[in-house]
Amino acid sequence: MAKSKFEYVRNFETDDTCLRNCYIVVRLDGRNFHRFAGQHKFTKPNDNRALGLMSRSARSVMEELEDIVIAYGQSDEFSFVFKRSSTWFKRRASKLMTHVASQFSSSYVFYWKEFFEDQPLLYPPSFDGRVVLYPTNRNLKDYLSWRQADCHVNNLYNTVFWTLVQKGGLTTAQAEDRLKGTLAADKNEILFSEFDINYNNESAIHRKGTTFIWEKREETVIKRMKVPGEEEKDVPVTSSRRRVQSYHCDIIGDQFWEEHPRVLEDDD
Ligand code: DGT
Ligand code: MG
Ligand code: MG
Ligand code: MG
Ligand code: MG
Repeated sequence: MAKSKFEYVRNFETDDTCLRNCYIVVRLDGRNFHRFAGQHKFTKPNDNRALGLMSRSARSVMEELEDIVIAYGQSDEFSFVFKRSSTWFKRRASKLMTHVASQFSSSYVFYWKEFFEDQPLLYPPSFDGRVVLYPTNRNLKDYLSWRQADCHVNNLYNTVFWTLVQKGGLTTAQAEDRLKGTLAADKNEILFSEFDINYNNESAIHRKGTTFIWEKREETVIKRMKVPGEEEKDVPVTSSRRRVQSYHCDIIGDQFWEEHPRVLEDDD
């Protein structure tokens, strides 16, 4: 087909290829979820339906899109890490980011009812996305550590804050005042001495967030087979299948990475 005189407009498209050898991180964050949580009556400080739906949507992103090796989420955000050797969509940042954001958003709406049975979805939620490149395993682990540290700081604060309000009878203004200038140790102490709560025994999903990685599982199924010269018989057949596995554990220390050495490729 002959080129039209309009073809030149294609040259206005800019190159947004992600630098080679770098991990490509796409982080999504719910738009104005302060309002969304209020309107949909999310429980405070954590709503397990909302967290479950975030995780279900993240799983859909991992299963439907190529080359995501690890994902980490908390609150209204999720980060997805593409392997550094990925050539999916020629590493074009806009393609990767928009596919992640739209797969996630449509899943969030698609699976809403499974998690919020009698709470109708009142308006279409949306998520912003950004792309950040990390060249080394250290940088990537520090990025994920940063997000998990954020989860910890916010969850500790929110847990004490809402305990003071819900169990201690303080107003939100009084609780805010009470927590002004307190350190982590002070917050742990308030929970322990005044409410008999050991923060470390609180739900791991809330304290650590959710990490998804791919894992190989050996699966054995019994198949009826006909072996030449013999009667038909049941034979166990083992195959290995990749599936997305979730964790609610510390990913800041070395242990998680030592136990799952194949998540990240070597630096050299
Ligand atoms: P943004 O991201 O700038 O559009 O604005 P927001 O409002 O989404 O702010 P952000 O992302 O910094 O904070 C997340 C909000 O979502 C925060 O106001 C609390 C709310 N949220 C997230 N998870 C839960 C939950 O499990 N329960 C409740 N009650 N609220 C939650
Ligand atoms: Mg934000
Ligand atoms: Mg948000
Ligand atoms: Mg957020
Ligand atoms: Mg097309």
